[in-house]
Amino acid sequence: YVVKDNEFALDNLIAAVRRAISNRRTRVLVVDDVVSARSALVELLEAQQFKVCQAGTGIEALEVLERHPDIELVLTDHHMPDMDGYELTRRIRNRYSTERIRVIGISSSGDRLLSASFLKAGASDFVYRPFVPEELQCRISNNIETLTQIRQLRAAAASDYLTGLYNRRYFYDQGPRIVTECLRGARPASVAVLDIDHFKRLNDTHGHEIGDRVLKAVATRLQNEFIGSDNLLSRVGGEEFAMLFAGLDSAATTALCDRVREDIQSLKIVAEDDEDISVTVSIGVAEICGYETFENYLNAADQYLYMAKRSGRNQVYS
Ligand code: GH3
Ligand code: MG
Ligand code: MG
Ligand code: MG
Repeated sequence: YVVKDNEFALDNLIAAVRRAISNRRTRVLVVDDVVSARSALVELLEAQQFKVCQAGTGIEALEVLERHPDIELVLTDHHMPDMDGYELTRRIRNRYSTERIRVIGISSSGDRLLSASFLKAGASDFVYRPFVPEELQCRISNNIETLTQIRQLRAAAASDYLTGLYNRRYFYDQGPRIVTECLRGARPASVAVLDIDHFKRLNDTHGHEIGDRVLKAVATRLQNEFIGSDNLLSRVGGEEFAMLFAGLDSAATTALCDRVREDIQSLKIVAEDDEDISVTVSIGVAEICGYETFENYLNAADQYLYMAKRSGRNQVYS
């Protein structure tokens, strides 16, 4: 029995350490008009290593949320003078999605319908006062874990497994939005499509694993080259990469892509037997002028890519 008890204590310790690590950067907002109730909650949260903000009214809470965009969780009382907990929750929901900010309602009211109403207003959870601290802590951890999982899923859904670049879905999702922003600001924008030359031959000669290594090396090089420029870089297919350059016209994009082409040509990728492999790429560039759909501009860049291939590869066409 004693051993079991110790194990339990150890489990608790591990859980506490995990919590401390995962809570390290979580900022929580506590909203309550009663100072003593608020302070008790703040103290409890600070003991859990949270960064804590507080507000005495709903209006103040909304201001604090604007000042601290890193707040991920709001604990709010229901009965407050200027705005009640439902209304505050509703207003938070109008501005911030459930994957940005979680809301937990807290109230000492005897009204058993309160929790349902809070959830309907957009809260993710509810606790009646007086609460057992462990229960509140568990609800908080669950909510934060959900946020973390959503973030991990979103990142996984947007990224290419092999290279870590954005994937096709993300590129086609975000591209039109970025283009619209450019057009609104009268900034130029261009798209480029890059395809590795004779990649099938490379695979056939050296094997798929080496092919993958080449893909990763090219992706890394692209990433390094385009750091700092305002772009969206993605692997859209097997050995094809698509790029969107915000703020660059066709000439600037072509010059940039040509430098990248040369740079990739000089890459030495180590294969088996210490034999170095080099690859070349062909690139098509099209400038966006606002009359066509995003896909149409990519098709245009694809046409230029096709011309680059037909003219002997290892070149940029625009
Ligand atoms: P071109 O110069 O005309 O582009 O010739 P290519 O051989 O590069 O073109 P093709 O489209 O015929 O071949 C693309 C090859 O890319 C075929 C496919 O086996 C390979 N490939 C696609 N995805 C992957 C991948 O994830 N890993 C590896 N190693 N190869 C891949
Ligand atoms: Mg109150
Ligand atoms: Mg291809
Ligand atoms: Mg190819």
